[in-house]
Parts: sequence; structure tokens; C-alpha cells
Amino acid sequence: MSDAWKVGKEAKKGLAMTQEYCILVGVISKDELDVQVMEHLDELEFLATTAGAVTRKVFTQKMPHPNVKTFVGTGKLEEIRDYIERNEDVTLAIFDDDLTGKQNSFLEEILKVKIVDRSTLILDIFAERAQTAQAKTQVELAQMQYLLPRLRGLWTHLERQRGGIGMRGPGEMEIETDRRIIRDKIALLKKRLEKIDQQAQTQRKNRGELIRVSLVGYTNVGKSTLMNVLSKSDVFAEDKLFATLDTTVRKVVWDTMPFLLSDTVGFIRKLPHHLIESFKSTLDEVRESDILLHIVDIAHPQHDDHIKTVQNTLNDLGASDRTTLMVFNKVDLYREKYFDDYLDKGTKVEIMEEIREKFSHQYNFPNVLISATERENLDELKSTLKQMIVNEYEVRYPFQTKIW
Ligand SMILES: Nc1nc2c(ncn2[C@@H]2O[C@H](COP(=O)(O)OP(=O)(O)OP(=O)(O)O)[C@@H](O)[C@H]2O)c(=O)[nH]1
Ligand SMILES: [Mg+2]
Repeated sequence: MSDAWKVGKEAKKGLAMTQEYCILVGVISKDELDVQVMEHLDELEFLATTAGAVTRKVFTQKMPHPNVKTFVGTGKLEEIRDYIERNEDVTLAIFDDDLTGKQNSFLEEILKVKIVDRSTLILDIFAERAQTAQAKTQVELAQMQYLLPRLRGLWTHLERQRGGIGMRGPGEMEIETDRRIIRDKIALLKKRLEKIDQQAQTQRKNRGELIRVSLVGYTNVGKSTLMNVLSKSDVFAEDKLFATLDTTVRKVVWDTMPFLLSDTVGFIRKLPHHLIESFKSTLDEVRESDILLHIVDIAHPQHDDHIKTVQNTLNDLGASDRTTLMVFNKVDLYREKYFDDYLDKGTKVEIMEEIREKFSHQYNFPNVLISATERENLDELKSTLKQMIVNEYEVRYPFQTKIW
């Protein structure tokens, strides 16, 4: 039977997901290495894939900073326009840096395709992934706040489309009206969030005096996978960015020791500022944790950069002083990528020990190397974490020998 005969949910879903094809555009500044930029653009491509678009071509240009009007130089813009004209299936151009309203409408006029910047793309993915009222409200708030300062530039474009002359007066007025609508909406969303936050706060208080452990880290490093392994739960994990948006908290009991384990949204480079702001309440779980498990994808070539991004974000949240265990995950993938068949087992073990040693010097935290999917070295992770939790309980309840 052909697909056209399928009715109901499945068919509808298929129709909604008509394949979009895109190009990516990035500017390389002087102090960035080419390989670094290519990896950043790989990440942008991964974001595009997560949002459902297939990347046709990547354009880069070396310049000190993006052009205020055209983003890339005029020659490069011509090249991009030519490409888009020759490839009719391309309907979307994604830019690696944030665009002003003006740049956005100018580029749209020249390239005649949908223009999306990095923040908009991330916000779009977040909007699609948001499940709870809290996440939905947070994303909408961030979207509105992102839009507000860009409104004028976007409007100029609309005015021109309508003929311009004679439109300036009403146009201005409409910008003001739109601004007011957006400001009102922002105020409303903030109020709604406050209410949700209060409920969440009460919930957190009701959880009593258990030690709280949070999984933090860059997106797609395996936080949810580890959450499932450690708490035997069923949290959504997927090889896409931002699989998790809402915080999940589970009570875990090891032997007789109870604690709370939470999994939360992953971090990423250049995470839109408004998004961090509006996700602050979701991230309260991190801020109020006693122990952080900082998960790192050791097989990712940019893992050092990822660690820095996570540390900076934790710093912004005021959670950088927390007791931390660094968990280097995906060692199986690391071996697959970097070890050749001729290495004997002993050498492999030695290399992994050296890496671990290097990390211990580089970061002032204890660490373990594991594979969450292959369940490798989980005993060491568990016993190290358990000891850390016991220590926290002892600090909190110094006069009790065993509080659980
Ligand atoms: N090879 C390998 N893959 C892993 C390992 N741990 C997780 N993965 C895979 O990595 C992908 C991302 O895992 P998630 O658990 O969704 O990652 P996350 O950190 O929760 O991601 P976000 O919620 O998107 O921030 C999935 O496809 C997992 O199967 C591991 O130890 N080895
Ligand atoms: Mg996750």
C-alpha cells in the first residue's frame, strides 16, 4: 500500500516534516584556527540536522568581524547567491553568528531564502522540544526577548515590500504597536513563570534533606544515558542536540543510602543569553545541588572547549564552587576512533591511564573514565560518587553517624 493511503497521526507527521535543505555561513576571525572553525561549523550542521534540515554546502570567509550590513563580504555574498540560484531546493541559509534585524532583512532580500541565525536555530529546537508548561513558557520568553530589539530592522524590510512611500508613518506606528504587544507578552510570560517557579520551589523543598546530585555537561555527551544507567529509569536519550529540556529528578537508593539524581538541559557554545536567563529556574536544580557530575564526551575532538563552556556557564549560574566529579564518557568510542588494531591491550590501558593523569593535572577535580552504553567502569564511578555523597551527609549532619 502506498504511503498516501496512510491516514491519521502518522501521515500527518510525515506531511509536516517536508525536507528542508540549507546552506551554512560562518565568518572566521584572525585568531581562530581553521580546524576549530570547521568543527564549530560541524556543530552548526548538527544543530541544523537536529532542527530537521539537510546541509547542502558550507561557506566561510576570513575577516576580522562580520560586516554590519551584509555579514560576509559582497563578493562572498554574490557567490552564495549564485549557489542558491543554481540549487533550487535550498530554502534556508543559516548563519553561525547572531544577525541584527537589518542584516537579516538585507540578506533575505538578496538571497531570497529564509534567513536563520544560530540563536534562532537553537531557540527553534528548544521550542520544538519543550514539553512542560515551564519549558514552553521559558522558550517563548527567550524568543520574545530575542525578537524585541530586532523588530525595527525586520519591519523596514516589510515596509519596503509594501512599497515604502506613504508607509513610513503607519509603519512606524505599527512597529510601536508590535513592540508594545511584545513587551506586554514578555511581562505576561514572566508573571506566568514566576508562578510556575514558586510551585517548583515548594516541590524542591518538599524533597526533604536528601543530598542532591546533578548531571551537567555539554549537549549530547550522554547525561540522560548515564541517568538511566545509574537510576534504572527511562529518560529520553537520543543522538541529537538538546534531547533533554526539562529537568528530571529521581530518588536513587544505593545499598541503603538514598540521594536525588537529576538530569537537565545540556550546554552549548554561544547559547543565547536570553535562553540562559529564562532557563534559570530549570537550572535551579543545578544551582541547588550538593554535587555535580560533569559529564564529558571524551571522543569529541573539541572536548576541552566543551569543558570550558560548561565551566563558564556554571560560573554564570553561581554553581562553579560545587563538589564536582568529572566523568569522561564514551571511552568505547574514543578507542574506536583513535586506537588502531596493532595496539596491544596493555598499551591501550597505559594510554587511557596517561589521559586520565593529564586530566587530573588539567582540572582540579577527581575524575573517572567510563562508557555509559557499554557499562564500562561503572563500579568505580559508583563507589567514588558514593563516597562523595557520604562525605556530604557527614558535613551536613556531623553528629549523626549514619543519617539514612
Ligand atoms: N558510544 C557511546 N555512545 C554513548 C555513550 N553514552 C551515550 N552515548 C550516546 O550519545 C548520544 C547522546 O546521549 P544522551 O544521553 O541523549 O546525551 P545528553 O547529554 O543527555 O544530551 P542532551 O540531553 O541532548 O543534552 C546517544 O545516542 C547515546 O546513545 C557511550 O558511553 N558510548
Ligand atoms: Mg539528555
